[in-house]
Amino acid sequence: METPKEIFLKHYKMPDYFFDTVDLKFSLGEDKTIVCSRITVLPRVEGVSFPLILDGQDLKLVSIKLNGEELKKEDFVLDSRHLILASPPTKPFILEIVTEIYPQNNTSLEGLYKSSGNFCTQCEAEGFRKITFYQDRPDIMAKYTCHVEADKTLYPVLLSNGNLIEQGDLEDGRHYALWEDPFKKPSYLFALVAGQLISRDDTFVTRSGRKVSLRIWTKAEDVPKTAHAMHSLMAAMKWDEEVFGLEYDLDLFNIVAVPDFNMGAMENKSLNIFNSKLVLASPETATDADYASILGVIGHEYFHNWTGNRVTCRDWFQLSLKEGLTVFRDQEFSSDMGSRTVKRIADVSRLRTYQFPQDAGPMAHPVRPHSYIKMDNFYTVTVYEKGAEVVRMYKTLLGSSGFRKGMDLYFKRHDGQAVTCEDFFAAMRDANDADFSNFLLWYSQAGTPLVKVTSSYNSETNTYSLKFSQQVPPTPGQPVKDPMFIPVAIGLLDSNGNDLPLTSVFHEGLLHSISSNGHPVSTTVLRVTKEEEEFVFHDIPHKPVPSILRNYSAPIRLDSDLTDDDLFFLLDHDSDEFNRWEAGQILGRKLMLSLVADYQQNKPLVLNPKFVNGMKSILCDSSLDKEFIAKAITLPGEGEIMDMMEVADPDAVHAVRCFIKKQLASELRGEFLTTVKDNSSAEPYEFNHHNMTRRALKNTALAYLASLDDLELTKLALNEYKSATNLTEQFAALTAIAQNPGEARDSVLADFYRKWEHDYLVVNKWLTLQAISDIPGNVKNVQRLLNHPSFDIRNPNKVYSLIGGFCGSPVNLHAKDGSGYEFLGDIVLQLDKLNPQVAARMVSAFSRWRRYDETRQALAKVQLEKIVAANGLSENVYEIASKSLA
Ligand code: 0A1
Ligand code: ZN
Repeated sequence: METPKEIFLKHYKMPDYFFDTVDLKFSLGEDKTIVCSRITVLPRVEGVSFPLILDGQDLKLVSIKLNGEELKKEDFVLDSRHLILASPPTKPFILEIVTEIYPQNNTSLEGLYKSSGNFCTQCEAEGFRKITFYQDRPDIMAKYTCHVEADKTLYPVLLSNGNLIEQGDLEDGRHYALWEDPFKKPSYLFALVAGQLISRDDTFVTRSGRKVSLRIWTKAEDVPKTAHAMHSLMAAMKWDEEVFGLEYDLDLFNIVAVPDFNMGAMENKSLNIFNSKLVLASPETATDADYASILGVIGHEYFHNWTGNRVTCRDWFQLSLKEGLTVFRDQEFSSDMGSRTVKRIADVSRLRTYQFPQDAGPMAHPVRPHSYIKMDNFYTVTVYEKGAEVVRMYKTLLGSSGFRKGMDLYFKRHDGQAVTCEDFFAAMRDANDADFSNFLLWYSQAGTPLVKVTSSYNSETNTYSLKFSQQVPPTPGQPVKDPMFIPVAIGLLDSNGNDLPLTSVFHEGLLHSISSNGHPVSTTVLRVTKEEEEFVFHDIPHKPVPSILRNYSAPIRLDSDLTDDDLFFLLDHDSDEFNRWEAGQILGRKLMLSLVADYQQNKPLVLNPKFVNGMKSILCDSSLDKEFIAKAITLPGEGEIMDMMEVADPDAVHAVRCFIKKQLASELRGEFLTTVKDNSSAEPYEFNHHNMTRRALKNTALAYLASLDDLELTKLALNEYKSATNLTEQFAALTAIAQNPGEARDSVLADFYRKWEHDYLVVNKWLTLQAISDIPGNVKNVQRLLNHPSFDIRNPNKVYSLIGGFCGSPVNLHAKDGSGYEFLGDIVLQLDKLNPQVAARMVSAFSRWRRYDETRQALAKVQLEKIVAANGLSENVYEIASKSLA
């Protein structure tokens, strides 16, 4: 294989030609599809000729005409990736290209492909080039029309972007539809769908009175499962008007659910295409977590209409400009629809579980990467989730109204443009006349900053000092870093646990007032910008307990000198609920690490009674939100603990987490039983806060109890399984029982499959549950499931469930005999032939192989080397595997 080419941000060049209008014509057929495109091309500088380079992949060129005249072979160059016109006219001209494509053979699921017999497209990031020759880059924004024709019986519904302006019948049982999108857009937002689909319809009236038809399309039998998605869409439309003043801009908004999709969903202009798992829900077939994801992702794709579509990215390096911002917006939306604290906890947990390891590994990259081989590999937790944290920091620094001003200016300046992260930064800064010093480093420096805080109280001067030091670890290509601009939200608690009034802080030789409108505040945001820095609070009458980084005000690792007593105190009293949870997590992490050390030295494991009491008081505090309790009594994940170790030891961490879980279950057995009893309910399922929090707490308690593997408790879980009226409770009971190998597990798993074998989304959960199991030697079971009738390696959801699920079980993936690695290595190569994007996601599970002991390292390395050496390897997998080995 030729070594794949790396593309660099610093090499960005404006295009030499713009495209003004694009008229597409698709003739969809069973063995081939013919695509005609007619483009009005405008040279950027008239009178000067540059080559026009069009991207194209897996296309058969049928003909090419320039201003109506067919081009001859010598007028252009065609290679496997491009069509190049060496010296096109220096005035506006018309280019007409006809290509042939084969969607039915397209297993990569990018470009035009078939899913369950229907045609659909996925063009982000670089899929449009698999449809026709084009300058497939986001700074080429054009107005599109799309004429689709197909057999009327097989494909009664024909959809594309914008407005339907004409439709009719053709000869031979065919029909057509003509769509026109009045907004300029980049090619990655183009979409087409054709097939047998039925819609759920509703109407939304925007605040300026526009009547928008909303349609959610699925297979006929799934229409009843789209009610929640429709509800979510309408809620999102209303929320964006209320919070950001943003209205929808067309008369039609379509969502199509397809079962074969690489990602979650796609924001194509007015024709969002969704992975069906993020649309379809009913109480019996979807859990509360699914309902919440649907709400969030429907919101996310809808919000892209402004942040992504109306204002888009100049180039793919700027991806976080639309993704970080839109994730931030969907997080805020979900917070407003449910519990803000619980949502924040879930988002921060996700960041820690997935983004921190990425930031500390071979694939570490800044929120705005400097280079890539395959853009698909950069739809990452760093670009999305860390990117959202960067947007959140603007809001933390500017406050709600300052942030809104910045957003308004961003749209005023850039509507209809393809822009950069600096443009967003400049809008925030200019709208507020703000001083952001070196804030832009968040876009260019990778790695999670480590911030250390030490505190001291001076009873003579009534001052309280916090000394900060920060360090950004080296990452690939970035050995040395500059100090970052870190907003640290702080509160100080008095001995009763109340917030102390904060009036002034001394910093760099000046005493700054931090009162607001003459009133002291309970939380202030310190701007930490140097490697070492001190802030001294004045008028502090006695030694406080500090609550640092409230609401997780910056995506950093924090290391403070808080004692265990301080942490228990914060767990009990902090007015910042996020930091209450955080105090429990810090205690949990410390405890787990010290028990891991004991385990490794063969010492007996003993659980600190203070920890048990802390958990007990949270569990029994009826003033707390039940979902918050569920989160607060859940121990930090195994990955998080492994990340804190010199050499990650999956067996020790797993053993310790199981030990604590069982110990808590046994010592708090009575409390957990009461929790299950008090939170059981036979009322019909509703996705509302009250019911959801009840279920969350009950299910967490049940999982603790079932870990004890005793007959009475297994019976209790079985009873919950049988009596459940909804999947949230039924699946939680199944999961609780499945923790322990044996007869009960086997029979309830078999029963569940019999019940749900007709519903592939439910069956996927059943696959995951088995794949993720910590039962020793589980790789064999996963290998068996590869041949189960419910599995299909071509369907990404099934791969994510079974193979992705297996990668989520540290003890089995990292089994000391190398069986997990070998299994994954083989499957990656098999997958790569079909779908490189999905294969690349799976190979990522190897990326932190150097964190483990030498035996494991050697075994993982063999697999990575085997992958890199394979014939015909995709660029997607090559990039991840080779960077992992580097
Ligand atoms: N832009 C979509 C997600 C998406 C990204 C890449 C894809 O193919 C490589 C597909 C979808 C979103 O953020 O929702
Ligand atoms: Zn997005």
